[in-house]
Amino acid sequence: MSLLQESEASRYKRMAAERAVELIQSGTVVGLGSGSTSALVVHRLAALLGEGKLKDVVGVPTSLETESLARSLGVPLTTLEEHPFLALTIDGADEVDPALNLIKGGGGALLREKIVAQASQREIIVVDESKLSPQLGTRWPVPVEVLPFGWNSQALYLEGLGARVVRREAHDGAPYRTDQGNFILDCAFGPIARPAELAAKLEARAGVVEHGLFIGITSELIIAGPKGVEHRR
Ligand code: ABF
Repeated sequence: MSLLQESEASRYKRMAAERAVELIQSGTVVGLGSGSTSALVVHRLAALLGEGKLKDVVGVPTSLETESLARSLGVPLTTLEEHPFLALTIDGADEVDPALNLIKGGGGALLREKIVAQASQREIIVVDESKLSPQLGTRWPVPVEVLPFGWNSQALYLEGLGARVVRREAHDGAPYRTDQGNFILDCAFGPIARPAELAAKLEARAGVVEHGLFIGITSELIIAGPKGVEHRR
């Protein structure tokens, strides 16, 4: 395959993203997720706004990266402070189970993604079918955002819960920092039998700012694969 050709996975991501953008109505405020699939959503939204097929749509970005992409494409932005309730957010995911529970945060934006998701009436997740999983934790570690203060204590706590813990690094080998300046501990638990119980244990620990288990938050899933696009509600 030529380097110029779109890979299968990218094509599926684009198909899912384009279907999701059809759900955006003119005159609405929409949450804009992070990651490569969400970036395709922002591109598509920008194109429709440019062509006049959508009007007066304003986005709330879930990361500095999405903010910068949206600005560069001329998508008008606002904040959650200005619009604390959103009708719709479109975001990606790393792993999706049959109950539409998710692991998110591979891109490091899990805290803002969860804040925006919980402020949204509809959280629409867009994925290619490689993200589907029989049980969370099968194919992806759970990212846990922790305060740098005492982060090692949180790593020990997470190991005590059964995880193999790796502090995420940036490309230069320095600790990766989230948009809030915190660290990410990637926690490989293996398949997680009771994700809601694990989420409660993570939330019980001071120093844990947020985690990438999104339980009961997704309202709709748009999946693309070789058979086309499926919209699950
Ligand atoms: C964000 O981007 C996530 O929470 C997830 O970590 C990631 C998915 O990325 P991609 O769409 O690039 O696969 O949505």
